Amino acid sequence: MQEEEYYSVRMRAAKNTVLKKGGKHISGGEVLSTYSNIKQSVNALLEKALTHSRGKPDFMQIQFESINESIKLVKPLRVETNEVETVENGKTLARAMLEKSGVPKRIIDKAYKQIPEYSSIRGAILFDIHSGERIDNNSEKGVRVSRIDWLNANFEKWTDENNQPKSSRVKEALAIATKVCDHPSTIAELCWSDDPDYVTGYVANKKLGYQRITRLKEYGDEQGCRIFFVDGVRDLPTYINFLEKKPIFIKWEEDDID
Ligand code: PML
Ligand code: MG
Ligand code: MG
Ligand code: MG
Repeated sequence: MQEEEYYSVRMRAAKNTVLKKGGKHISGGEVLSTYSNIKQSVNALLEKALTHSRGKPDFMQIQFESINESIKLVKPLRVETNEVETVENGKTLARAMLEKSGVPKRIIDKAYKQIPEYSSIRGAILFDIHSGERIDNNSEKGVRVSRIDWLNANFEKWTDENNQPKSSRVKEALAIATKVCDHPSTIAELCWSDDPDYVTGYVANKKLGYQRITRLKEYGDEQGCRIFFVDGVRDLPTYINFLEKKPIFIKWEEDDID
């Protein structure tokens, strides 16, 4: 897209890194920045990690690197919010939405059984919808969706026109879901936060859009979830390379109102 050179700026923060390899994940963040904005981007990521509800980090890494590829523009997924009263109702709705997206019921059951096992993994799990097996082989790291951003001015215009909250959390999660669902091998994403004070999660799918569900876990629970249900990934390194390396800007245009 732009002539201007962009940089991927990434942050990862953890705690108890002395006690446990990799430590407890506290926070992560992604920004695409121009050179003149790098200082501001680094500061925003620093602030995010230093004031986190998962705790005070004792390890943080912030790095930037230039991007030598053109940046693709993608429209944000359509957003809907589904109010539920209980976690049980939220889970039932999430399962129904995954099924509607094309994930077979037995695979959803299998994934749900394994969610507690995955909860300390800081990235996403790739789950094959035929075998019901985790295919990313990335042990405790999972896959980190990176090189993704949504310029604030455009995001705020989108929130105003679509009656959505001006929340950086929603911005980041919708940007990730939009990128993930832009790949034809992604059938759906299931996600909720690992932050103890945030219980809204979502199911995303290209056709269904970004379906927020207001309760997918109890307050105080630090077990998060991010699973990508995939189909037909013949070349796993290429799929993972798309998630980690393909630069994408989310861009909403007035005509995109649903
Ligand atoms: C996260 O905080 O890591 C994920 C948040 C998912 C839900 C965001 C929303 O409210 O739409
Ligand atoms: Mg996070
Ligand atoms: Mg990035
Ligand atoms: Mg978190």
